[in-house]
Amino acid sequence: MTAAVRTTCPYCGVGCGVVASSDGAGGWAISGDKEHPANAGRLCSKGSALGETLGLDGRLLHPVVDGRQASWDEALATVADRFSDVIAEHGAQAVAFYVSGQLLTEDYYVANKLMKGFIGSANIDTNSRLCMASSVAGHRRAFGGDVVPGNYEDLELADLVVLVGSNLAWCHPVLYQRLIRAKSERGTRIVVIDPRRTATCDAADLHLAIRPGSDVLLFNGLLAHLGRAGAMDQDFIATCTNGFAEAFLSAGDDACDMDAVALGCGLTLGEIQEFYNLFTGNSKTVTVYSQGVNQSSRGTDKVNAIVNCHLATGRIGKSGMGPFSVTGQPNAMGGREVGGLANQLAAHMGFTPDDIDRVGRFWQAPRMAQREGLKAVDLFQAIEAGKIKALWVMATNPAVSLPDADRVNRALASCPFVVVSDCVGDTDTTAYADVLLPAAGWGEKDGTVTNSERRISRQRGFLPNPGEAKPDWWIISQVAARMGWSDAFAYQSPADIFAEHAALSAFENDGSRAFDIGALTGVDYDTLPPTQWPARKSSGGTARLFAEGGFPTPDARARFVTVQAATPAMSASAEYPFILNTGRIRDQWHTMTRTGLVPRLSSHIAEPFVALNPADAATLNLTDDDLAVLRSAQGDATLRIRVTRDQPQGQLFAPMHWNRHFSGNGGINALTAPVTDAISGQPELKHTPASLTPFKPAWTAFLITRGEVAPPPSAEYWTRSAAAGCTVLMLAGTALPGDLAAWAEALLPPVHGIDYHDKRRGIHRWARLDGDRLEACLFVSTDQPLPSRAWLVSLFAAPEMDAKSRTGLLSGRAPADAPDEGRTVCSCFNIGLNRIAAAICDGGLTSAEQIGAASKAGTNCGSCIPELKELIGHVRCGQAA
Ligand SMILES: Nc1nc2c(c(=O)[nH]1)N[C@H]1C(S)=C(S)[C@@H](COP(=O)(O)OP(=O)(O)OC[C@H]3O[C@@H](n4cnc5c(=O)[nH]c(N)nc54)[C@H](O)[C@@H]3O)O[C@H]1N2
Ligand SMILES: Nc1nc2c(c(=O)[nH]1)N[C@H]1C(S)=C(S)[C@@H](COP(=O)(O)OP(=O)(O)OC[C@H]3O[C@@H](n4cnc5c(=O)[nH]c(N)nc54)[C@H](O)[C@@H]3O)O[C@H]1N2
Ligand code: SF4
Ligand SMILES: [Mo]
Repeated sequence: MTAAVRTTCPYCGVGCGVVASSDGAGGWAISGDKEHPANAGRLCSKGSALGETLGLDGRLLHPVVDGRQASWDEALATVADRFSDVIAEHGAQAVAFYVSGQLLTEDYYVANKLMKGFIGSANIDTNSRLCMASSVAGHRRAFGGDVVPGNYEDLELADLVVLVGSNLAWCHPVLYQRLIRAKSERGTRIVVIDPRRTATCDAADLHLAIRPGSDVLLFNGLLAHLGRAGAMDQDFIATCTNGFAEAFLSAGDDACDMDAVALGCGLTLGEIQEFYNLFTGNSKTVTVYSQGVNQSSRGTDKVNAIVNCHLATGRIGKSGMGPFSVTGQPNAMGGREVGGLANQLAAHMGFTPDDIDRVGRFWQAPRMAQREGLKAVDLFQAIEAGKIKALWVMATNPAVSLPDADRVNRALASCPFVVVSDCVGDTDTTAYADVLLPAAGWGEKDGTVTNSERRISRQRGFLPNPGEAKPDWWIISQVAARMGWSDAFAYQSPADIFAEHAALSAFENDGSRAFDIGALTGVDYDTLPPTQWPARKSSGGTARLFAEGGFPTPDARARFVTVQAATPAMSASAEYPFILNTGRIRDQWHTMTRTGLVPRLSSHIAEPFVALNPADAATLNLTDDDLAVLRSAQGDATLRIRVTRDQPQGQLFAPMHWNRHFSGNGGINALTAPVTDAISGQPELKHTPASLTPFKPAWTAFLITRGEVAPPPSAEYWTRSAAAGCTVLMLAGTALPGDLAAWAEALLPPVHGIDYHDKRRGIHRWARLDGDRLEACLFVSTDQPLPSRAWLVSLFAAPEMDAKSRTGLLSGRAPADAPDEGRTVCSCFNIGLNRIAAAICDGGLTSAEQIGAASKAGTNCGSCIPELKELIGHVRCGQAA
């Protein structure tokens, strides 16, 4: 028998619908849900690999107290007692929760209710502080509430889409594919505003490689230009907004003419003119923005500078128009709806006396928090200062993802009582836990999430909870009950919680709060179709808001916000001459606790790297694949060098993903500064002054093994990556171990093997075999570069090796008739660089479509199409790529 369950993807905020189909024999196939409005059946590389994350490797399966397995009873009682004791002794402000946009709405609602209504503190903040806080603050300043006015369809209906600080091709791939399809059908113009050239720029008509941090100036200049060009919507300004005159005058002062803007933004006059003309000439404009805007010391101002231009032109809430903050996490929006941020209450209420009273009455709360709590960066500083004595972390990995991570690690180590709820047992954060609580994960738990376009979808479980894992809402409710509040937390199911959440949203809501899902209070939770809020009692869902005004402000008008251009908090200096920008890569999710285990997601980019311009590389005497130490005033990381013209001179880019399981010193947040936006509290993760120094190892090596091996202490540099049937360790050090044979033996499995040594050329190679099964390969090199490991890695995918492969083993070279795939480019179909290069050369191919027809590459999720196009220009036929 086969069964199919409709749910949603647990990764990005696009919120794609997923169908999990059982093969009846315990296996599950994952496909896109053709009926889900977000994706209509499409999935990206991460979504399509979901089936490969269902294994129980590394899962936390039992509660753990003080390092030993414990019963749920003991674990829950320990958490409740310790929190109660700290509150009794030091007050409610001495405890805190740090939660996540990866919790389901129901989990989030219960955590928020416990902290803000019953413990009586607002010290619950979320990783959304690192992600969406500036957009939330910008929305609240302009609209009076945290509302994204438009929807995904608007990107398809627009004539101009401006992407500001968003690498949509890699970070919101299905939405990007929708945009690209619209472009091919109707010629949508696309402008990308990003200091570096990203994969998203591949489809851009105009790429503005803006000086980092100068977005406010660019959009103030645009506002002034819209006035000069007579492109304002005077009616909308007059009837639906306030504060125009001041914002407009100030923008004009700030950006007195296009030359000044060009100079300040590091662009040419022609580029500025082209952008402003495109914006002026296309009323159907959507401006999408993401972390290049939010993660900035001026993030809130950047948001309002953008929103001002949309208000001035009345381009809001109408089809094909609007400012559009795309959310990162699957439930970033849901968290904002339940008030998961320390400076908000629940259901879009704030800390006004009326709101506190209203929520308090609704919850029948004994001890409502009376003031805002600590925001993430301040919260961890308060932990370090000893002010917070009990912390509960849920569904986030702050030891990796917060700025100034070494300090965050020290804070976690010094906190007297740390509880961590996670699905994974061994993360950088679980290492500090006094109590570990095993959470049910994706595919197991039930609830709702809200995507970037305000669409609430059900996430449904199709697997049993493994071991003793339990859903987060259950865990939190059980602790609440043990702290004495069993009636208020007597939930039997997520449906109970959702009904209460929906009722609160409508409670005494005369329309002054945009978030109202009163219509969903009595619906059948199990069959709840994807619905866009608001869904008031009197109506169904809502596709767009604010076309005719009606903002959730006291006078129903939107507010122009006067914003002034300013430089980022810190500048480059003689000691730290580069600006370090950080962000995401295509196939990894955040701190890699799930995607890092999937071979086909780990081969596109297998090592943490720092990208820099060829001119900077030349000055530093660095070339591609060298190693270097990146330093800032906070800390350092050792990374692989990638030389690329995509990076402007003076600017570096490094991914945020690598944790301690996958690298020795690849965590980039050791370097980022805890500098935040004064209004939103969001840290400036895109702008840290840094220096780069070559790391010249005496030896480099790779070790491929079937099981996982700990890196040897002699390796000052190491990274680990998952591949089919094996794990790859890349190693480097400054002193070659004296007794190399003994060193190698300690790393290799104790089975039969063959060795090869060429002392003169500094080459040492070992292969270990169990019959015809390859168990391990270790290649060490002192003078030469290491050979490609792709072919060797491919040998581990099969249980046995043929005789021909055996002969080539220690040369590391594939036999002529079984070519080496090379690095994976298309992760959906596992197609390597060399196969694509061969297809290009053999067929004389000149387009991504032709490559797709010849090899299938790029024909599923399309995320690799920008790279395929780049390969066409770069492959040198007649020699290996
Ligand atoms: N593959 C993948 N997809 C993801 C995630 C993931 O981990 N992996 N995470 C999800 C999450 S939670 C989030 S928040 C989103 C983030 O999605 P994005 O915001 O698109 O991703 P980032 O790479 O963080 O940053 C976007 C861009 O901002 C640019 N930038 C830096 N400084 C500036 C500046 O001063 N001005 C401008 N205009 N641009 C600047 C950077 O160069 C970068 O290309 O992605 C989501 N999707
Ligand atoms: N330098 C730099 N740093 C950044 C960023 C950047 O661009 N640059 N981006 C920031 C942004 S936008 C974000 S969103 C953060 C993300 O940073 P994190 O939130 O720290 O990243 P994740 O790896 O997604 O952590 C989620 C954790 O929750 C666990 N988990 C998954 N599902 C569940 C569940 O259902 N229940 C429980 N209890 N646990 C679960 C996972 O195993 C994992 O350990 O990083 C931020 N940090
Ligand atoms: S775009 Fe990819 S990661 Fe994002 S929700 Fe869709 S399938 Fe998941
Ligand atoms: Mo995020």
